[in-house]
Amino acid sequence: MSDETKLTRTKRAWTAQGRFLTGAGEARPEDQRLPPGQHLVTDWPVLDLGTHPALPLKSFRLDVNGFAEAPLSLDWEAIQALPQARARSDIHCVTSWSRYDNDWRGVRVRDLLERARPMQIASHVLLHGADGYTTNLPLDDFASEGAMLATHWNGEPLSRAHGGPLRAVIPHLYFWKSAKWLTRIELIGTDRAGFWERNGYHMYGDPWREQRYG
Ligand SMILES: Nc1nc2c(c(=O)[nH]1)N[C@H]1C(S)=C(S)[C@@H](COP(=O)(O)O)O[C@H]1N2
Ligand SMILES: [Mo]
Repeated sequence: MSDETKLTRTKRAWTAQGRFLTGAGEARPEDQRLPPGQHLVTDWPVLDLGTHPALPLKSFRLDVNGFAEAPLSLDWEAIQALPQARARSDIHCVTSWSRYDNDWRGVRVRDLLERARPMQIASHVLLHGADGYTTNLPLDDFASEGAMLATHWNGEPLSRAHGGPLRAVIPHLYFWKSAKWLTRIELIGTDRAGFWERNGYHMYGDPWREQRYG
């Protein structure tokens, strides 16, 4: 059955990307937690383009489309009906701050993608925020073990300033890849630069290889 083949292929590809299973890039030394050029903070800075869109839960929608066998348009209730997961990860911002031990709750990206069923030609995703922000990354990275669609941070609903009600969290890449106010996941067939990537940032953004600027 062709669907079974595609699903199997996707899972095999994810397994082959075992280097992402720990949430670490391949260049991460085992004994190191702070990537090169970073310093630790204990607060959580707010960084964005300046508008914090209001997204009431009753009208909220998350669309997953583009090269998807089963495009989704989920309301808040449908998002809550997906398996709810927790994950702890470190934040590494390209502006050089890092913040350890963030407890996220929400939906695993993998669980969502399994339902949307990326087509074989889908190689990357473009994440769209309700403020008009976009950011791109490879599908395998988006589907990595630690990647979340977060609704909660450290036990509280994600604040509007930090991208609530829903944001992406891709812990093994610089934090600009983690789109706030996430409303659309576009599956695409070739890499396409998002907002910061068009404005000088790296197309991939591995903090362990200091891929800050393109
Ligand atoms: N929608 C949206 N997402 C965004 C941004 C943005 O401007 N709009 N900025 C990015 C950048 S550059 C960073 S460093 C992080 C900051 O997230 P924080 O404000 O929760 O720390 O969000 C990323 N996601
Ligand atoms: Mo950033």
